[in-house]
Amino acid sequence: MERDIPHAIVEDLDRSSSLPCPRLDPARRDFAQAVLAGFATKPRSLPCRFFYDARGSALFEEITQLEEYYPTRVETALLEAYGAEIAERMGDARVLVEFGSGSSRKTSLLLSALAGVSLYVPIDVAGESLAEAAEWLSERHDGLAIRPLVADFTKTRTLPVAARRPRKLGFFSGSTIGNLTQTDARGFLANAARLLGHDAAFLVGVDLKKDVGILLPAYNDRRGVTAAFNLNLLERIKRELDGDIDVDRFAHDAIYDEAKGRIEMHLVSLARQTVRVLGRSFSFAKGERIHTENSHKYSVEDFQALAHSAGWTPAHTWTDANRLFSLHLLRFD
Ligand code: AVJ
Repeated sequence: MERDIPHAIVEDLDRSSSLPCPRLDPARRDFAQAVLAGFATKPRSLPCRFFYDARGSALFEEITQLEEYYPTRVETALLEAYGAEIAERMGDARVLVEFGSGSSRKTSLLLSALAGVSLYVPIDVAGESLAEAAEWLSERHDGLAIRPLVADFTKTRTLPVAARRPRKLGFFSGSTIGNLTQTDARGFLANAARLLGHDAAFLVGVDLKKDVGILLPAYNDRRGVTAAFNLNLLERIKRELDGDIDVDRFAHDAIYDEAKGRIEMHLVSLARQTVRVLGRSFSFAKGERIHTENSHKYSVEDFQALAHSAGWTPAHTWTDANRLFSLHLLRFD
């Protein structure tokens, strides 16, 4: 059967850049600017959105299948168990907008439960994985129109014309919202309300606060897949930004900051060393860290309060029996 998936709409990622390297294509330039800025500021940091090149996406896929990494498994089980109930509480949504096209498997579960949805709009910066996911879903959901939007979903201001009709349902899975600080998460939720419009519903997957004995291994797996995922940032700098980095002299570290309620991932320099990126040098002390990711954890009540402060009304929350993960249904009146 012929499938008609239009080319993704591409939002300009950054027009106003002060170019360190004017001849790089926009995506590489965005990466270059982030790395040069992140290495120039102390403490050093790199934005976690750059984890997901082809290699990083494959490693993340592997992470989701690890014994220690419960979020994907538990969230999928919640969608399987409560899909019908979620659909019932959601009402007659016609348009599904997914923030950060995550795992197509979860989206497919949701789409199967939501009979009335005829248009699916996944928003993600990774154009290629968007196209792949669109293909996979269109093969499984007959008659579903798909309008991918290549954009940074934390900043998207407008939806494709076809999506500008009620009722919209937002979907933000995998606890990706945990990457944002509370302040940024509130800003994101408020923007999503504006984007989805009145009468919208929003289904958000949120990882719960729990014993560090469970949390830490999820980010420090025995097989070292998470370590490879973290270190791939340095490999990516080598590949794409002409980096001269001895990746073996960095190590993965993940800690839980109890006060901030978040997992932090870092890359730790194992020696005093100098790395080069696009012709610039950066010296690292032994033990110096590059902060690469935050993964905030919430109690059910904390997240409901956060959503409320962004203009949403918490309608229902589903959790698993072990209270590892939560799915929140929010409404915007
Ligand atoms: C995709 C952002 C939800 O924070 O758990 C997995 C990313 N990092 N292992 C998470 C991740 C390390 C993941 N999110």
